[in-house]
Amino acid sequence: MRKVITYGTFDLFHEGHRRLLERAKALGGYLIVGVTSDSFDRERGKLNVRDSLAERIESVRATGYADEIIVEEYLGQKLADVIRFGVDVFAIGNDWKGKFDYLSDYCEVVYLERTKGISSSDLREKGAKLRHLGVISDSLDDGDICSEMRFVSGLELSGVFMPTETDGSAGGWQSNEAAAEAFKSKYDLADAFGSADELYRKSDVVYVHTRRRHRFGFALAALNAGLHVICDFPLNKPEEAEEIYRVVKEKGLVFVEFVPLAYLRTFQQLNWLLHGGAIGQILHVDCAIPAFGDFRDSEALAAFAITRILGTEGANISRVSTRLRSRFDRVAFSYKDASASCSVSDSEWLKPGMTILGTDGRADIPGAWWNMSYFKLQNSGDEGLRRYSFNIEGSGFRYLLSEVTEMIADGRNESIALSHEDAQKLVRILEQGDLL
Ligand code: C2G
Repeated sequence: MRKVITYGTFDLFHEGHRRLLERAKALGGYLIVGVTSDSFDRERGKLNVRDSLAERIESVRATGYADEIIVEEYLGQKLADVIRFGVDVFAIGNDWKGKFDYLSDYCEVVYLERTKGISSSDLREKGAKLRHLGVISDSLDDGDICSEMRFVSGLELSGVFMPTETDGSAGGWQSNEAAAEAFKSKYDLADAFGSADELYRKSDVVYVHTRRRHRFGFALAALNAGLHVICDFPLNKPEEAEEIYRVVKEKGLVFVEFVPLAYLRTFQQLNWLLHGGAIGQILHVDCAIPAFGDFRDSEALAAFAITRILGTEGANISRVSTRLRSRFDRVAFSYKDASASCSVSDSEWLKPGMTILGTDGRADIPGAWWNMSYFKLQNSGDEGLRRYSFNIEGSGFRYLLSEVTEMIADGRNESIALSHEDAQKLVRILEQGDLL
């Protein structure tokens, strides 16, 4: 009889988990199941786990497949277990494909097909419900959401719908089923939908990940179909946002605008420290960011960061654009007692980064500040230069998903990280600077 080992959180135990254990057991005959401890889940950035460790162990035990149950407590334990228990086969779902190949020096590594399209009725009901997230995207780049999804308990991807613009007409689109199939197989999703309506029928939450001019239409249709909505920031016009916020309130649904930076713990900590006076009064924020395709997207991101640090009150914004072989935009923000500037360019020579100058110190985020995992802070106090960082960050999307599931459970419409009012103020500033 061969010894098989598998690991998981097994939160809100469902048919996908059961089938995984059944097949893992069949690979050998003797099955060891490692259930993650709460602290290990926190450390690896798994959010929203609702069942206690004791409940999760009990769920696994109740299936009858496990011959032995252990607790997984730290990074690196898998290899130690494989050696300690003399394991022949390591089995795990194929959402982890490739991640555990390093164990193949010690045992056979098997990635088992993940079960797609788990329905809520398969779940042990505890007031907690598995929600299905449908993606509407016009690009084959998912913006990291598929990899971030696996860190959030209580959400499954339902599938994707892909619109493409029809030639020549402003605002027209049609379903691109070939692209949706490609997206589905690239990210191993359950479904590629031929229409937005089909996606609305099979989802509880929709992520609108399209060009700006299409966001409003899809977001509104999804809300009208009774779904919660996550939408890339910003919408096209302040009036569109107003209409959306009105419908959201009326229907008691969740609407969240996604700015990845708003959800990064490191950026939140930077703001708490700055607003707590860690570098005195802020004189100037200087940042540089490449143009990711559309200059406006980079400029909106910079405007978000700057207004988080300096506020929206009394901000005046202007832009100077230079176009030679490359384009360079400099966006200037002026306040009564502070200023900020942001450089955006498609030149490969732009050096990205952010510096915040205060009366008593300075904060630095070298490199890709819009996806920061650490920052440096220096002030005239005793502490000198300090580095701040968080272990697990991802793209920020997992924190947003985690908050959205909490918001749905609590009946809260808007996110703490970016309220409707703040998003609207920012859109008005962008409009004033002709950046929308
Ligand atoms: N699973 C599945 N089908 C689903 C959901 C999950 O086959 N619809 C599988 C996963 O691939 C995994 C196992 O069930 O092999 C447990 O899933 P989770 O509880 O989500 O655990 P996970 O976060 O994948 O942890 O150290 C922990 C491990 O790395 C895996």
